[in-house]
Amino acid sequence: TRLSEDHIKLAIQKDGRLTEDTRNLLRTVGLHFESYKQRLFSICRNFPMDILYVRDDDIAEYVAEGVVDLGIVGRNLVVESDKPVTEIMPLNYGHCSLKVAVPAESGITNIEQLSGCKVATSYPVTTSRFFQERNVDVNVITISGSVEITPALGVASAIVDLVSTGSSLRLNDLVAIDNVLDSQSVIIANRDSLVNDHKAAIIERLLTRCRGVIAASE
Ligand code: PRT
Ligand code: ZN
Repeated sequence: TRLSEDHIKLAIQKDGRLTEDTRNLLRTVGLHFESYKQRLFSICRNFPMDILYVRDDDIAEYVAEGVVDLGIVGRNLVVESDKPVTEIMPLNYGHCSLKVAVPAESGITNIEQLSGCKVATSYPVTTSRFFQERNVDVNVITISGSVEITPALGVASAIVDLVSTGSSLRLNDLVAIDNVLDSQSVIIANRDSLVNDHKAAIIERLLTRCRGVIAASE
């Protein structure tokens, strides 16, 4: 088996929080494909599309560069990547928010009070833009993981991190004081693919199938 020229390509997360819901969505819309952990890609047996399994951080880049035509990824990573891709459909799973949080005992209740402070995050692009737009001058510190422990370590006065249930904030005695971005899993498209007649027709067929399933999930 090899990837076909006249198929479109879709990149999805290989192994993470969005993987199971994404595979379930693709199966629910009627696509037949093999999938097991070691695979790098699958070919759909009944639809002209190949599926590539990658790190979620690379999906926006692959779509922007045209390595793939479509990607399914959290909006948080699309915004952070700042790549020229088009979000074509929200999928109603993977909901979370990027929030500004501070130690509960800090007494800080609004972002203006963070002027001149250090803010730790794995989302430096989105975070810098957020504080700039609000004219609050902060020092953004980029941390790749476990951002929520940085206030206790004295690394930063506040964090900007993804929150879904809020239990990670509570566990670390942090409280959210502002919302940067609401996110969910979305389909993104390469802009050239959307104006290629052959590819656009296949993409539209896929979207038509997804619309029904997503409407039913709401
Ligand atoms: O290996 P790869 O790079 O592909 O995956 P990853 O480890 O970078 O990402 P992964 O699988 O953890 O998350 C994929 C996507 O899921 C994210 O980009 C978001 O779009 C979405 N998502 C939804 C979340 C959460 N909810 C979430 N809660 N991503 C991360 N979290 C973190 C949160 O930051 C906190 O640390 O989960 C922890 C628990 O959250 P609470 O609020 O429920 O306690
Ligand atoms: Zn990742």
